Amino acid sequence: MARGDEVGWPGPHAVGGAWTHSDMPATGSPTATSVGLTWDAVADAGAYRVEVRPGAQASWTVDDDAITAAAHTVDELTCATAYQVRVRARGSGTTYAANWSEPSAPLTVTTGACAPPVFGETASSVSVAEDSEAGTQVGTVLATVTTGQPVSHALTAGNTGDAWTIDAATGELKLVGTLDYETTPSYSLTVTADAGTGGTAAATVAITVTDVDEPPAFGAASYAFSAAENVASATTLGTVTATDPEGGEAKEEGVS
Ligand SMILES: [Ca+2]
Ligand SMILES: [Ca+2]
Repeated sequence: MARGDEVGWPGPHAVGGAWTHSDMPATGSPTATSVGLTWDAVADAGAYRVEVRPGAQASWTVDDDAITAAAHTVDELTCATAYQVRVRARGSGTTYAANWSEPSAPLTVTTGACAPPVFGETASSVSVAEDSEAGTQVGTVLATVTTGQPVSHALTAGNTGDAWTIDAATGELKLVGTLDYETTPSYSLTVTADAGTGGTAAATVAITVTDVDEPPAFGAASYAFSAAENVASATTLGTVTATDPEGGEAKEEGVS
């Protein structure tokens, strides 16, 4: 009969000799999202059980209790986080040895550094006509992290007059203000991505505003002039000006 076949060992190591803590000193090889565990095999163990908990949290989670090799990988962990792990052996039955692998404290492993966000494109460019309406979407500037956390996007430079906005979650870049080729013919936006994982990434978007032949604009929306009823004809009462937005010759016309 192998050790562990009997239910309810009276003591930790009563049947068939002792499995001690030091039979299974575990070591871990962490990545950003997993920990590969190995331990010294116990000659007549039927299976092993691995439990894990973040930090010194009170309750353990069974990661697997039917491990037959002296190795196991705990997956889907959070990057840059300390975990405690422990291993326990059982025989061919279902009763585990009373003691866990750790001699005095559970093995503590810290998962690897979180990856900073990575943009699909770190530099892009787009052209948009100056008469485009607010709400026009001009592109998507998106970053992701391999460790899976949601990434937040923000415009951190170049947003003259707050003409542009970016959807923090989806990276959709939209016009919210009005464009004027004659005053601001281009924008150089910086989009910063942050996944809260330590480290940010930046991408630039060069926006070229293209010219539209716009009608001349008056200097004021309305004018008011007054004159006495006996004013001599051809007296200039005031001046109305209109300007060609494209910089053509300004017209000035006297009102009489
Ligand atoms: Ca214009
Ligand atoms: Ca124009």
